[in-house]
Formats: sequence, structure tokens, C-alpha cells
Amino acid sequence: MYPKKTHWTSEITPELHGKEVVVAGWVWELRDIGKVKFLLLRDREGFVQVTLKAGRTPDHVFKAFADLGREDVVVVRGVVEASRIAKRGVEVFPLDIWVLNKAKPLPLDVWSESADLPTRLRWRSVDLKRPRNLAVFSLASRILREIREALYGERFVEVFTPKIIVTSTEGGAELFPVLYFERVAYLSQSPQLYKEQLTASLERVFEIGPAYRAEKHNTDFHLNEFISVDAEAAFMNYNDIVDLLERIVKRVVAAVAEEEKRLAEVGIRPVATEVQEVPRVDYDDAVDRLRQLGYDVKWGDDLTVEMQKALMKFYGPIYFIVNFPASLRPFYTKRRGGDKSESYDLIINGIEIASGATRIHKRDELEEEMRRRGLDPRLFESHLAVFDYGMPPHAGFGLGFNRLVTALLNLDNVRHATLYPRDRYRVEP
Ligand code: AMO
Repeated sequence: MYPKKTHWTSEITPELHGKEVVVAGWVWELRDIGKVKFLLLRDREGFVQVTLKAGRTPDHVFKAFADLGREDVVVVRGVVEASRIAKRGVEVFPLDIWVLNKAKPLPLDVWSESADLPTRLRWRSVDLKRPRNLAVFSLASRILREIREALYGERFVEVFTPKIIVTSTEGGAELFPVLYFERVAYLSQSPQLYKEQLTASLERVFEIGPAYRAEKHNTDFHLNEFISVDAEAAFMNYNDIVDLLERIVKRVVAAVAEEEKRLAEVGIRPVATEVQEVPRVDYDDAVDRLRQLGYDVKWGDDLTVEMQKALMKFYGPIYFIVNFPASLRPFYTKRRGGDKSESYDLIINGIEIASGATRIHKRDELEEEMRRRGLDPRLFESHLAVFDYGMPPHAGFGLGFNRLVTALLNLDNVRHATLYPRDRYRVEP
């Protein structure tokens, strides 16, 4: 039996000098310079150097070393020593080693950045051994935790809503049908209608879960399955939600800044490490600015990634666009006088990360808006009925988690921030 791992590689510091530890992980690199041999052991948190020295290291450890190959799974019990020459100023002198599994030669070079993205995604679980991926996905988890805690801190409760649904919320062309016994149902594009309904009871709710969009275009920022962070709150309007998102962004950027050193080691430079105030740009002003820059954009047009990147010149890498034309927003969005709406997008590094609005909370207004857009209110009866029994004013956001990580870490493709991407041509692995 092998002993329990006592320390992660990141916890092996010079301060542990003289202490016995057990580390566990994978063989990243083996070096043999005669009387001294090195095993660089990797775990999720980084690396630690294990040093074998003739006269000091037991024979059976030397023997085991001779048979080791890259990516073999090992447990090492040894003594920590501060060192002037070892990486990170520390090394482990082994007393014992257990080889828990052997690895075949990898189908992919994880030691350099040479492999192309399709090959890497084909062998994704192997690709994830790469230090850069370990840094990205460890930080992604941290970011999600910051968002969760920020929302808990503001008295939101976490909920789960059905992913098998019968009505479209974000546009009919983008639904994946599923066979639901004797009828056709769809995969949920967004928890939109459920989260709104829940404000009538739980007041402030959030959900973190998958959303499905059958969009055919295959871009650097679209997935067919993505993780959506959705929040909705009673007695709030879109300004309150923009304030909330600004607090969340500040908190998340601060968390990213704490990991700056590890990110730098894997060649990642975050888009921001500090946020003062996030600019709130009226849609009309954004259009004016873009025209000044020579873009042929009409009032009522959606802004492209290129345009949003161009606007960074004026507003920096993180900004909101507010008060969109109502025609650009879904039917449940509250109007702001005639043609505009109480809506906003959060843009980071040129990419739309979140969007949201104040919602219509009166049944007759909502029905009218549906009809205006050619939607039949009768198809939404189970949703509309909720509005008869005390629906409060409410507002919320939907945030694409994969895009958030992509934008904050300055990555060029959302697939780099998605463990197993689902896109137009990829449903496996
Ligand atoms: P929207 O459709 O703008 O709004 O989606 C919200 C956020 O989800 C992300 N997103 C995507 N990420 C990756 N791939 C995709 N194909 C994709 N589509 C969307 C984006 C986007 O900003 N119900 C509303 C939200 C609300 O009003 O609360 C909605 O779904 O980051």
C-alpha cells in the first residue's frame, strides 16, 4: 500500500527543510547525470524536483527510477531540502517510491506548445496535463467560486431549472430537439423563463449550468453547449444588475491578479489586474464613436466583435453598453420609452460576456410584445399564467462562463477555456 499524499507540489517550499513529505503525481521529466538523477514530478499545482544521489538514496529507489517513463503515476516519500540550485529553491530526497501505473508514449506532445488545437481537442484528457491548461482550469474554478460567493453574499439562492423544455426563449432557430417519449422537446437555451418565474417566490436566484444553442456558425467564441451563469432578482432594475455585475467583475479580476505569477509562467497575460470603474456607454454613443472611426454602422445594428474591440480604444478592456434598441433584444425585455430598452451587455476584451435587462412584469405588456414579434402568447400560457399571481418587477443577467475565462485570460478561442467543447463539428470526446 502506498501512503497518502501529504503535500501538493505548490506546498513544497524551502520552509519545509528537513521535513518528511509524501508527494504524488506524474513523471514530467527524467534526467540522469551519472551519480545524480532527477525526476520532475507534476501534479495539478505545479512541479517538484525529486533528486536521487548515490550514497544517499536507497537502492530500490534507484532501481525503480531506471524503469520509469514519462507520465507514469508515482508516489514519493522523501525529505525536503532547501537548495540554491534546484528550481523554486527546494528539492525532495526520496526514501521510497511507488509506481502506481505505467503510461504508454503520449499521442500528443504536451511538453511544448507545438500541437494544433484540433489534435489537442482530439486527445483532450492528455492535453489537460499541459501546465498551461492546469493553470487555466484551476483558475476557472476559482473564478466560478468568486461569482458564487459574490451572489450568496447578496442573498441570492442557487437553483436548478429543467434543461429539457418545450418553448424557445432566445430565438426559435437555435433549438436542439430531443425525443421525449411520444413527443418532441428541446434542450434549454437559457433558464430565462424559469428564473423570472422564481423571482415571484425566491426573489433572488442564480443558476450555473449548461445552455444549448444549435447555432450553425463555427466561430472562435461560439459553442453549442456552454456554461451559463444566470441571475435574476425581484425589486431590481437593470441599473441595479449592472452595479452587481460590476462588483462581480472587480472581485473576479482581483482573483485573477492573485494568480498573475502562475499565469506568467505559462505565457498568459490577463486582460486586466485591476478595475476602477467600469464605463457604461449608451448604445447611441457607441454607434457615434464607431462612425467616427469609419465603421458603416446604422442605428439598430448589432455590434460585431471587431467593433467592440475598436471601442476599447475609448473605454478600455472592460465596459458596458447600455440602452440597446428594443428590436435587438428578446421579447421579455422592458422598453425604455419608444424604441430603446432597459438592457445592457458586458464587454470584455471585445467579446460579449454577459447580457441582461429589466424585464416586463405585466402580463398584458408581455403578450403585446410577443405579438409584436410574431410569437403566439398561447404557446407561452404556462409561463404567462405566473404573471397573474403577483409577479414582482425584476431584472437579471446571463453570463457566458467560458467566454468570461477566455476574455479575462486574453485567450484567442473559447475552446481553450472549455474542457470538452461542443461545436459544429465536435461532439466527442
Ligand atoms: P444571451 O443569449 O446574450 O442572453 O446569452 C448570455 C451570454 O451567454 C453567452 N453565450 C455564449 N457563449 C458561448 N457560446 C454561445 N453560443 C453563446 N451564446 C451565448 C454570452 C452571452 O452574453 N436569457 C438571456 C440572458 C438574460 O437576459 O438574463 C440570454 O440568454 O456570453
